[in-house]
Amino acid sequence: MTGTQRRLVVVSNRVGPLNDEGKAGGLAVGLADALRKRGGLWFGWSGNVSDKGTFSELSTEIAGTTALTTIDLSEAELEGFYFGYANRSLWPLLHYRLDIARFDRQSDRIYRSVNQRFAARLFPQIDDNDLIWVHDYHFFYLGSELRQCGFTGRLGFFLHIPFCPPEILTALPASHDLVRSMLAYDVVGFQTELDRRNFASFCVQELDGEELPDHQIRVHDRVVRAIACPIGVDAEGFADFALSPEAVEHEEMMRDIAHGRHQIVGVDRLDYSKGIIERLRGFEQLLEDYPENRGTSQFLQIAPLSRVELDAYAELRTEVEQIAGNINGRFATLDWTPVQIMTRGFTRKALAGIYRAARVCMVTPLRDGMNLVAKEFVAAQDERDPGVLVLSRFAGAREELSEALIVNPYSSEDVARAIQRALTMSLSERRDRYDALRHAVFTNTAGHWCAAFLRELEGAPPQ
Ligand code: GDG
Repeated sequence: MTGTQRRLVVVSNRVGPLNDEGKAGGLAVGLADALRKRGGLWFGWSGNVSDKGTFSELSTEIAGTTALTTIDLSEAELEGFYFGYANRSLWPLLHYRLDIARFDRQSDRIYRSVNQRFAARLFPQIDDNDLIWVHDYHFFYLGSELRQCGFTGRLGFFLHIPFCPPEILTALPASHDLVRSMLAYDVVGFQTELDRRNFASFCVQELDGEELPDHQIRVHDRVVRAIACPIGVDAEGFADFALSPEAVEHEEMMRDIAHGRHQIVGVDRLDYSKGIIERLRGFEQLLEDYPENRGTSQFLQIAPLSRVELDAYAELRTEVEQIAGNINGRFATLDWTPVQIMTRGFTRKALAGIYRAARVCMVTPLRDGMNLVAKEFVAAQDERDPGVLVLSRFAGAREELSEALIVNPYSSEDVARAIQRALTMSLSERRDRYDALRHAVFTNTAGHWCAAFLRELEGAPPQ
């Protein structure tokens, strides 16, 4: 972090927590770290719905330096902005799922009006010396709305999820408006080089823009800097979690219930982008193609429920449970259940212990911005006897974690082969791969990610 005293203002849909526990994962930890260091304001949705038409606003001092300010959504905003446009239109679309993306004018309108309302509410709280850092697909228009209000300071945006190619994005009726609004930011950050390129291609092909040196893109009179800035985890912190009494207790519990069998684990929000169905098919293929694993390996999928109000998620849950049931029905014996699905969540310390007990971790999304589970799994391992990471070629994490076993999640044969290879891998190969992965995870941490992005933003020429 450079030595300037600019205040950091973070905007994200959900705010906090600023401590290390809780469910939020590396994003909150990374941001909390930066906010603790330089002080600032964290602004977002309270998580509450209120139809009174008034703001309920809370502002708390944390560690003496950080204010958390949140506002409520109305019932109509929750439906149109959050469930509608953000999660029925943008989430599937940006994850390349045109087949399930739904578009309607009403939710587009509400999404923009929420962005406008947040900007109007934020504007009086900031000044042009602040660094404003907006996060994720809920707030594409927030930057242009702040400019409308008259803000001329530095504005950055980071997209946590993929940015799909223009051939897919143009299916969104207002795709030109959406990408044009991103030009109001000084710096736009993506998880990977691929995402950055897709954004640049959209600007060139659809908006008549041109690519300039140093990752700058000009569209008419606007120049924006587009960078790949992969997010990391608090690797040291997570490694410490893995040694905590709670982690050790969970690790031992996992080993007890395994009765010497190999544990294969997956940890994902129950989301169709995570490839849980394809992963189960891969495990079933393993039991078919390599029958020596029957009775000697078991698969635990931790899948906390997410966005249950949306049909696609309810259907996914039913399908996952059906497939797991079928595999168990087909292969289980009196003393062995091949697949266990749990929709309850665990604490981060418990998760660290579970990762440590696992011989294999399956991170096989069909498309993922980064995937922090892959990095947390690595951070939690015991270097003397590390587990093996099986990683989808479609996870952003693949760009940095190339020493994992890389698979095509759509091919159950490929997935089965990789699990078999992981289960039979020599200790020395496991250690070699782990060393390389560990280096990547401990080099680019959440703190580095934050500092790298803010350095770019701070260096941006003023508007
Ligand atoms: C988005 C992008 C990108 C999971 N189960 C439990 C639990 N988790 C934690 C994990 C991890 C976090 O949730 C999930 O992060 P991911 O990165 O895997 O996925 P998304 O939620 O989809 O996140 C993604 C990320 O943003 C950051 O930029 O990497 O690509 O989609 O930290 O450990 N945490 C607890 N209990 C659980 O049961 N406490």
